[in-house]
Parts: sequence; structure tokens; C-alpha cells
Amino acid sequence: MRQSVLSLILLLFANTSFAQNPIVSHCYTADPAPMVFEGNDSLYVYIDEDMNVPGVNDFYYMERWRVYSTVDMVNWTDHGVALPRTAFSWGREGTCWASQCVGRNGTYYWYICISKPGDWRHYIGVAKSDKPSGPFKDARKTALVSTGGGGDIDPTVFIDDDGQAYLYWGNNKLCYSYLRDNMLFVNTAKGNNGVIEVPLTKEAFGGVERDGVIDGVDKYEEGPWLDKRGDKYYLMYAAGGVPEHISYSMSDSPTGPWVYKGQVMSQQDTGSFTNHSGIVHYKGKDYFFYHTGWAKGGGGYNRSVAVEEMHFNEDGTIQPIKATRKGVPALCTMNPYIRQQAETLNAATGISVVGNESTGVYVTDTHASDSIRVANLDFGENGASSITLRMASVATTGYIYIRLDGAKGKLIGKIKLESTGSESAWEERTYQLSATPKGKHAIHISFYGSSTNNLCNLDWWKFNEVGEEPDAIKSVASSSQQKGKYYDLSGRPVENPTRGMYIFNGHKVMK
Ligand code: FUB
Repeated sequence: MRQSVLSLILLLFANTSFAQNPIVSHCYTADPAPMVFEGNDSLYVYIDEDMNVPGVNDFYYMERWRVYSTVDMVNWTDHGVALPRTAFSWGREGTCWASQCVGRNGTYYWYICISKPGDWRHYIGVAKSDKPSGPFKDARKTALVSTGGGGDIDPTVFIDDDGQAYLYWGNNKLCYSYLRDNMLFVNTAKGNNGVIEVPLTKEAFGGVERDGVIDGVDKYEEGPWLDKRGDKYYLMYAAGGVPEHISYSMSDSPTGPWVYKGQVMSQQDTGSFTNHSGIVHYKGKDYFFYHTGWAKGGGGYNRSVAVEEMHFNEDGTIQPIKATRKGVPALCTMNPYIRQQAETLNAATGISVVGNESTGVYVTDTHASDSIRVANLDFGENGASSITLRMASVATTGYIYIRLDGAKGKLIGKIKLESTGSESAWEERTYQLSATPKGKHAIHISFYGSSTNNLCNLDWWKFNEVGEEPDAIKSVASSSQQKGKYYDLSGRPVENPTRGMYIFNGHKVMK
């Protein structure tokens, strides 16, 4: 009895003890823009990929934007490079900064900022796609808007209930434009050739900077995020100078006047001196996304996105939010018995995710000591007897280990790598598990073998429930079972098989 209570406690601990922030750990992600689209069950986050390129001056050197999505808030699908810098023929290398994507009438418009060759200033551009995960293409072939004076970064777009779309942006200044219904042009009849500058007053943003001194309690810096809850409009922004915190102002109209309301996330030691936020309502909860320097090797120029739940007071004001490593809990469990993309990750070390939704997205760069974790799978009461992986590999030595809950958790599968002929020769292979996982667990997949050559590419995986095994359990014999011997469907050897279903030479047979 004591033993089983202890096991239960260990099991609960194993399932809940992982830090969920940052939400992506296999690459650096900055400037999150969360979005939920009508008729779509997922929450998407659009980011610029912070990069660490040896020999390159890393002043926010970024070459691409990526898209992530989730249905449970703890496992995030990497949709790959949905928008590379090269999509903008007029864009300058390394200058892919903050962005936001909105959907309208089945088309997704991704507003970005980028410099031009030989020009230090940023310009706002827009790409579009018929899928939220892209790939996206430059929708105009020219910049959408520019004030000419610099500071044209960090676009945010909001479509109001009456259909009018607003574009806000700006560093050390705040501008907005009315977008036309096609989302690709600003209404040049408004403001100064379509651009309206918001006065950065004390009432609106808490303070004003004069000669490097802030007169007031706060100051607008950059990274605006325009949103609405009920009939209140919210403008959140990075504030206070550097290091930044997140503050907000409210209004009864999308164009102001804005009233300063205070700090949402005060300046905290997250390892990043910038912060950049976005909020979203999803499955009955409000979430606040921001960035930190928390991923391994991270910092001010290698940032990583994190998320916290947020709460509004009755008068619409926002309760202060603390940055935590714990993050947010899972909204639901993951079904291990349907295909899950290998790039749907709770955490990962060492691997890369490549491709885009047109060419295919998959996990690669798998070497000794690299690993993947997927959280909160529900194996049910029957449990799983085998796993099917879609993989491509040229490795003939090396293993994939599958463990429950963590790096030191129970080993349930030891898969010996066999070449599929080439790294693009994809094969579906099913392997018998050495134990039957039941109930709720995380899985930890780790790679053993070469530390220099890619061990395998993984496209997707699915577990097979006891009693639902596929016909060909390939490579079982090579991984753990001997030819000419009978095994039960959980992979245990059977000396004298009677009537029933068995595994024999890697195939399901009826006796
Ligand atoms: O990521 C580059 C710049 O850093 C963004 O455009 C700003 O918001 C700040 O986060």
C-alpha cells in the first residue's frame, strides 16, 4: 500500500513538475503575436526567430518569421519557416523584426517590419496566405507604410466589430493608419497621407521623456498591441526605456484618447532587456504572451517566448502579471493513438525543425544526447503496445529511446536505427514497446549514436493501443525480439503459445 501511494505521488510529480516556459526551446523566438481565428480550434503564435549566427553582429539579427500553434497550451507545433526574409525582394538581410498576423474572409495577413538594403530604417510590409500556418508571400512587393523618419517597427493590427481595421506601430513614437478593406493599403485620406501620430502625453502613457529624463511614472517605448474586451479598447506596449516592462492604456475608441492605466508586467529579471507582448482569449481563458532570455544559451539577443494566464478586474483594468518558469497548465490531454506531428513539442534540445507547410515540416539534426518531450498524453486503461514512426535515415547504428515522463523515466521502447536508404526516403515503421504505458504520461524521446551525423528525420508518430496493433510490426525482431519465437502483443516472450494473437518474426499472427 505504502509503495503504491509513493508510486502515485511520483507519477503525479513526473507529470506536472516541468516548467512550461519558455514555450519553445529548440530555437530562439521573439516578439510573440498570439491569434485565434474564427472556425479554427488552435491558438497560433507568430514570432521572429532570434538567431545566433557566428561572425555576425547580433543586433537583433533575424532572417525569418515562424508560426507555432497549440490546442492544449503545453505542446506547440512548429509550422516551420512560414515567412523567410527572402519573401520580400526589397528586404535587407537580418532585419526581420516584430510582426502580427490577422485573418479576414479566409485570408491571413501577416504585417511585419523589415529594413531595405543600404537603409537603416525599418518599413512595414505585409504578406498573405490562405492558411494561418502559411507559407506566406509578400502581398504588395513594396512597403505598406513609412513615415520616412525611422521608428517604423512593431506593427499591430486590429479589426473592430464594424469591420474597420487599424494598424498601429512605432518605436519612441506611436502612429496609426486606417487600413482599407483589402488589408493591403492604408486610407491615405486620413491623417498625413494616411499616417496619424498619437501624442505621447503623460495622461495617455504615464509620462514624457525630455532630454533623457522621464517626467512622470512611465513612458511609451515600442511594441504596441491593440485589442478590445467588451466595449473597452486596450493598448499594451513595451514601456519605460530599456530595460523594458509592459504597460497599458485604455480608451472607449480604437483611436483614443488613451488613458494610462499602469504596468501589466513590471521589469523582471528574465534575461532579456526588451519585452514585447500580445494577448489572446482562448477556450475561456485570457493569455498574455511575452518574451524572455530563458531558453538555454538565451539572452537579450536570443530571446524566447513565454505565456501566463491573465485576469481582468470588473472595471476592465488588468491584474499585474508575474513572469514564471511554470507557465500555464494543459487545457486537455493529447491522444497518443492518432498521428501526432514530430514537431509538436513540449520541449526539445539539440534538434531542428525544418521546412514549411508546403514542402513538409519535420524534425531533423538529431544527434547523441538530443531529446524531445511531449506532455500530457493519455494512454487510457488498455495502454499502448507499439509505436509507429514515419522516419527517414541513413544511420545504421544508433538508437531512439522512448521513456515515460522524463529523461530518467521508465524505458518503454528501445528502437535500433536502420537505414531507409536516404534522408528523404520516408518509411512508416512500427516497433513493439517493452512495457505497456497506461494512463497519463509525458514521453521523452532521446537519441543515441553519432554526435556529428544526423541520426534520423522524424515526420510523425502514433502509438498503437493494445488490441489495435497494425498488421506488420516491422523491425521488432531487430530491436528486441528473436526470429522464430512467439511474443504477446505487449512484446513479452511466450514459450508455449496456445490459441490467440501473437507476434512472430515481426508480424501479427493468429494461432
Ligand atoms: O526584435 C527586435 C525588436 O526588439 C522588436 O521590434 C522590438 O519590439 C524589440 O522587442
